[in-house]
Amino acid sequence: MDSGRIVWAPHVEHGFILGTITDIGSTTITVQPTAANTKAITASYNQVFPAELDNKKEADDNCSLMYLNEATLLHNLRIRYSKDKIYTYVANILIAVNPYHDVPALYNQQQVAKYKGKSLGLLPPHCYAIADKTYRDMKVLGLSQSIIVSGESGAGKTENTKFVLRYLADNYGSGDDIDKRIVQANPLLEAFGNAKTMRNNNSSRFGKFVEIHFMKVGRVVGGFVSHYLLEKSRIVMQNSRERNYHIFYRLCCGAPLDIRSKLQLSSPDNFRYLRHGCTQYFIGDKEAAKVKDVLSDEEKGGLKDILLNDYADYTKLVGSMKQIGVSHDDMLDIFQVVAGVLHIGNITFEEGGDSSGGCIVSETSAKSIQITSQLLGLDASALTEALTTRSMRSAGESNTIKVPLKQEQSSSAREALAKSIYSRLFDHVVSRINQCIPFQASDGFIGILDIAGFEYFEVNSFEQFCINYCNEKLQQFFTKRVLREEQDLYAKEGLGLIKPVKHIWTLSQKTLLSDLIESPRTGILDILDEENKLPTSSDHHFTSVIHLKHKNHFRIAIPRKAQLATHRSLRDDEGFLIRHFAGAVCYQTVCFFVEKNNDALHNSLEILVANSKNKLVSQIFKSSQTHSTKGKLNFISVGNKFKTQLGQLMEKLNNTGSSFIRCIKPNLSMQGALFEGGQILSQLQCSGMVSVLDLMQGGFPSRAPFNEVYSMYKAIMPPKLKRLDSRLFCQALFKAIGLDNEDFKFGLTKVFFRPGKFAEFDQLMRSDPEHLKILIKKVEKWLL
Ligand code: AD9
Ligand code: MG
Repeated sequence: MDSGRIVWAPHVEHGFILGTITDIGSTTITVQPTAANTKAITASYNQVFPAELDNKKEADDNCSLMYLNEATLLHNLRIRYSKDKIYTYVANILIAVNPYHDVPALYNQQQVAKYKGKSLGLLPPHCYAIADKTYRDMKVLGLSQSIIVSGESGAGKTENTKFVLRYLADNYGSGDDIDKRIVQANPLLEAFGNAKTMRNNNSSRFGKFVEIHFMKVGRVVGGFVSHYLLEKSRIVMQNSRERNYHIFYRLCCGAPLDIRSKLQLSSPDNFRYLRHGCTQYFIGDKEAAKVKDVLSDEEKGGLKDILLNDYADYTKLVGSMKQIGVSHDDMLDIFQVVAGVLHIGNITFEEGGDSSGGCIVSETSAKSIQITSQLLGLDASALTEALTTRSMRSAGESNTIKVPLKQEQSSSAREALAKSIYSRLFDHVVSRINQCIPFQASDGFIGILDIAGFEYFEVNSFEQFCINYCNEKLQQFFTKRVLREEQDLYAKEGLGLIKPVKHIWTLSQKTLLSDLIESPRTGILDILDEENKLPTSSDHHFTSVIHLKHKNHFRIAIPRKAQLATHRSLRDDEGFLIRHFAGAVCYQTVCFFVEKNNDALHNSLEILVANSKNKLVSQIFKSSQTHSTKGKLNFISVGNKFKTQLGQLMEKLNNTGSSFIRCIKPNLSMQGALFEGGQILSQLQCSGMVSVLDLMQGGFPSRAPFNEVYSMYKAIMPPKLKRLDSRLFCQALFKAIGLDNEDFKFGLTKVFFRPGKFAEFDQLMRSDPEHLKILIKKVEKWLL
């Protein structure tokens, strides 16, 4: 780093800007940006990075650049993005930047066919290439594979997941119905589990791991979907610019009249669970035009007709359900429960007026009680009673007494009922899908994980805690697979130790997970369960126990204003702060943390629905096991169920080969062609990509097994050369073409290339026969 050198200097908005070093201090460097009228930037050494000599140069594989650092990666992505090249490799990891507009040339049938059977790197970077690699790895290694798709909300995880699934079904399907069913399961999952949010018009509010199973011959035989953590609060409440789950609007706006009247559905405005959210919904094209007129420009910018055309989407949904084999009657049964949930929301309560302090169902919602009961197979008076009273059994007595509920208690019982029914219905939809894609035997699978990335908002509660816990696990897995295995490979190949990597969180991540979150009794999950089981649980008490048990742990703290500028200062018993791998997050426990950990309903409601005359309703409640805790509430732990599910998922990931697709959201306004460098950089840092570059810069990012090189040339080798073993052949080849000894290193089974030597590597591996013949001639000449 000398004066006059062209470098990247840090910049809040763009991430980095290009400039020339003008001064070098003892701890800082001063850079004069190349752009006119821009003030000089002084930054510490570790924030200024060398730039490539040609700053217009871009690379399919970022590792072929000379300087591997966060600034050159960001710049490479920026240039490529401007040309609609949304995919870029960093070695075997694929980065996908959301284009926010259709790029048909990327995903047409010719492309699907083109990538079939091609090694990674032969064609431009693509999620198809990753899909094909996993398929070939599965066959060649006889090992199931996983593709981990990650990124923040709106980054493109679900879209890439769908492209990968469709690619595998199209290229390696059995040619019968099962391929289509696996692909068509998605619209159904999305109808029930996706919603419009401020960040994404089609945001998945649940995580999923979709397995596509194959027989030895390499053909699809079936599939299996596991799902995680459906966001339940959305069913009863949404932010004013967000919506409830798509299915509600599709039924209200898109279902034919006979179904709508049977289910007593009308405009979304008539339902409390839909009315408070964003009112963008479309009832056919004419109305769509009308709704568009009332939207602000900002909303129009992000609006995708195709995503919010509830009218057309209903028809598509019905088509998908039919295609995957859900009968018309089963479909109507499901819709009936959805409608029941909407009508529950319209039941309201008012003060009872007598001395008991209890409440009654408002006169205006008497009809809603009737409709709900009819749709859900309940007795209207039993439903009324279950919502307005609670059964209690006092100590030593066998009789239960009915305690009247206050207005807000009844309202919260109503919300709990709606959430419980809908989330169990979602479980049912997923298992219904699984019934439609069954398989008797399988020789291996490719699993695709599409789960929300690390998140933090102004207020973070139990949902964020669970999702960030999951991301800690996945990040730990990524670190292990990518970083540690890379170092292990160098050791195994005898290349010796390389420069240790900065920011490896593996060790401290392990303590965060094992000490703080998962450990029996003292981990946050168990402390939380204990709190739920107390006769009088409270968020405050729960929080105090956490601070008491983890007083001196370096990854947890009491949130103080100074630590998080955006948060108000919390009292010690109102929250806790966790230092995650991607940053510190303050969890506000007073946002119903303890209550959200319980999946069970009050006893009387539970009994009511489990005995429903509606078969589907009673079925979805029969399968849940509740653990009654003394006198008070039933309790099913959400946190520990998630921990178990995550454990199973990690086991699957550990037992499969893995590939990673890191999705990047280019801007916050859901717009095409807008590359906001600053926030893209922080996504790259959070996803561990920067650590990967660090490792690669000190190591050998491009490599090829001797065998692979040898077999490429074998067919055209004269007999004399065939006598050489693959290692010797490679050595001869490298000498013959005059590669510099500094640029590569021979391991035991592979040859490794330094960063920036991709071109040299590439010329050896180009499968153009004429080119290979020329190289062989050189080897022969050199050997003489
Ligand atoms: V969330 O965590 O579920 O809120 P995702 O899944 O990461 O999020 P999603 O795949 O839903 O994001 O992408 C958001 C939107 O970006 C899509 O609805 C598309 O409109 C857009 N998108 C994403 N990827 C592509 C693409 N490869 N081509 C075109 C895309 N549009
Ligand atoms: Mg998604």
